[in-house]
Amino acid sequence: MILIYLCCFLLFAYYLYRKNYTYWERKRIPNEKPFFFFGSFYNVALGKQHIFHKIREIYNKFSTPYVGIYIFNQPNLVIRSPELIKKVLVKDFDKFVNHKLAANESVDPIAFHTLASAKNDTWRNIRAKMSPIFTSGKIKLMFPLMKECGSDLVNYIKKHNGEVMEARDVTKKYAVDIISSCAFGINSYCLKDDNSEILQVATKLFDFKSIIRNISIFSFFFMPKLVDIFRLTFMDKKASDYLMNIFNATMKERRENKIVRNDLIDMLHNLKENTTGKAKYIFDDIKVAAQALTFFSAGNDTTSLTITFALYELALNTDIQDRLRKDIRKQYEAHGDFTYEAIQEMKYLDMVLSETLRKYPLTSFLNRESVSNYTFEDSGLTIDKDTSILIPVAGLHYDEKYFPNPEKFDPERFSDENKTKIVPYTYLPFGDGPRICIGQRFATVVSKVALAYVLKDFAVEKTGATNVPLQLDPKVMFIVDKNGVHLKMVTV
Ligand code: HEM
Ligand SMILES: *[C@@H]1O[C@H](CO)[C@@H](O)[C@H](O)[C@H]1NC(C)=O
Ligand SMILES: *[C@@H]1O[C@H](CO)[C@@H](O)[C@H](O)[C@H]1NC(C)=O
Ligand SMILES: *[C@@H]1O[C@H](CO)[C@@H](O)[C@H](O)[C@H]1NC(C)=O
Ligand SMILES: *[C@@H]1O[C@H](CO)[C@@H](O)[C@H](O)[C@H]1NC(C)=O
Ligand SMILES: *[C@@H]1O[C@H](CO)[C@@H](O)[C@H](O)[C@H]1NC(C)=O
Ligand SMILES: *[C@@H]1O[C@H](CO)[C@@H](O)[C@H](O)[C@H]1NC(C)=O
Ligand SMILES: *[C@@H]1O[C@H](CO)[C@@H](O)[C@H](O)[C@H]1NC(C)=O
Ligand SMILES: CC(=O)N[C@H]1CO[C@H](CO)[C@@H](O)[C@@H]1O
Repeated sequence: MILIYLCCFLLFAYYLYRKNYTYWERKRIPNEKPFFFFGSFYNVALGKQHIFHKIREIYNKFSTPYVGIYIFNQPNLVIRSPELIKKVLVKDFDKFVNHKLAANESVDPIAFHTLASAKNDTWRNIRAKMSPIFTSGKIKLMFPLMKECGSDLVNYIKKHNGEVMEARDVTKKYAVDIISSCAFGINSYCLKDDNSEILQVATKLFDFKSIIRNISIFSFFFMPKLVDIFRLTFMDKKASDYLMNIFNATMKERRENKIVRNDLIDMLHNLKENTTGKAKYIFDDIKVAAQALTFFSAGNDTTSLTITFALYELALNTDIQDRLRKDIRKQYEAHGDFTYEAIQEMKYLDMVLSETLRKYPLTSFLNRESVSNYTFEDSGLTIDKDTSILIPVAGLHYDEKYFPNPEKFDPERFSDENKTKIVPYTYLPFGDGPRICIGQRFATVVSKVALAYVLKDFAVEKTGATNVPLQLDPKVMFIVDKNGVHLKMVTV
């Protein structure tokens, strides 16, 4: 008897499951045929294909302005045309406020109050409060802290002069030092001390190696229901508690000793102090700490990978590297130091960084969710409430139409003259619209400081262990090389 019930139940579950797989057919929207259970992401889920390549594959396979796909059994709409992308990101932003990320206050209060996953008015309130922290004025105040890390980076490389180094290892230390210093107000000394405690915690925070971790991170993006059921948290609980402790202690010390460092912690502290009881959204300790934690997780991998990819391309393109070094030294000498202004005036550095972010868009895609039924005016396409939208950044960045000879690393694409010719909404390394990466300016300055310090004094060379081209690790959401990026840096 039980067996029969079980069979009926399984059949019914199967039916419900398959029903979803006709979603795009029923809407008469061009779509990629799903593979059982995994949908379009069969090879991605099995760790055989990197999501970066999958996004490009889908983008290239179709020529329609939009395409339906399934991720597991969840329908996702991939929009390919710049006009539609503009509508979603900017013009009709109010209809696409949220990321399709899990955010359940009782399960994971940190994620609920974290910018990237917060929704609707919770997001609006936090974003409005956080935006002033990232103005260029505030970043200028943090600049001395960044410079300190820049010289530490140079000293670290000097110690290992001529050795083969894993670039990500080094840049990660730099990034953790900067974020700890700017966000947590502490010196983590990763570059000075190989066994720095905070480096080990940072490693755990987003440990891609642990199965639970990577399932849980994957679920946040693609199966938000699982998050509620299994009470998953986005970050390793022990590690985030550890950081929370440091944060609490630092806040307390600052309060008692009235220390001012002009870092994020000071600004968050002001935010908290300035919120009165009448405010719509009250910043209490948990919420403030949640923001600091976000910066720790959003800030270290992204910047360290970007710096790594830039060094990698410079090692392969020595003519570009030489020209960049000239540009850096010229401004350094003109200003007598790496001042904020000197960094801003390094034009070629800016072009190199822009091209790095074109060729290596870390997240491969952007994501939004419709808050109501919505019709795209010109195309007549109508989508349901809660439809997940994917914007295939990796596809756009490698489209011949927008970036001729896309495999070539060519900073000239971003020269003053050429830059204006780039079709709007085809270059989106930081996203766009009101939900654009809040750390864009910060990340840009941090990356430039690292590259300026390193290239002024060192030549970056490829070695026998450098993968050309890179081999992406399909088990990691971000684009990361399987074996690491092994480079040699020698004083020049
Ligand atoms: C090169 C480095 C970085 C890249 C390429 C990058 C890229 C992105 C992208 C593509 C998004 C999604 C934007 C969208 O949906 O339209 C995003 C969001 C975000 N990023 Fe970054 N990011 C970088 C560095 C940083 C840093 C250093 C921080 C923090 C200090 C940061 C904090 C955030 C936050 C909080 C969000 C969510 C914003 C929101 O939903 O309102 N990012 N980033
Ligand atoms: C999670 O990480 C482990 C260890 O690296 C790996 O073997 C596994 O395939 C990963 N799982 C997913 C779903 O990426
Ligand atoms: C949050 O998760 C709990 C169970 O873990 C569930 O009961 C509740 O309905 C969820 N809340 C929302 C808004 O989804
Ligand atoms: C930090 O402080 C807040 C409030 O003061 C408290 O709720 C939280 O548990 C503390 N966290 C840790 C890890 O000590
Ligand atoms: C918050 O208060 C501090 C002093 O406590 C002040 O310097 C700062 O300008 C205030 N910020 C805002 C946004 O009101
Ligand atoms: C966000 O707003 C939309 C429309 O007002 C609503 O349907 C949705 O449930 C809200 N989401 C959350 C998580 O509150
Ligand atoms: C949204 O569209 C669905 C069908 O696609 C329909 O059943 C539903 O009533 C619509 N909702 C509103 C508020 O118009
Ligand atoms: C614009 O880009 C093209 C192709 O990369 C390059 O040949 C040309 O020199 C660039 N123009 C300028 C003014 O830099
Ligand atoms: C998401 C993220 O940025 N996590 C990284 C933070 O830094 C550690 C190492 O210091 C990495 O292992 C994490 O992947």
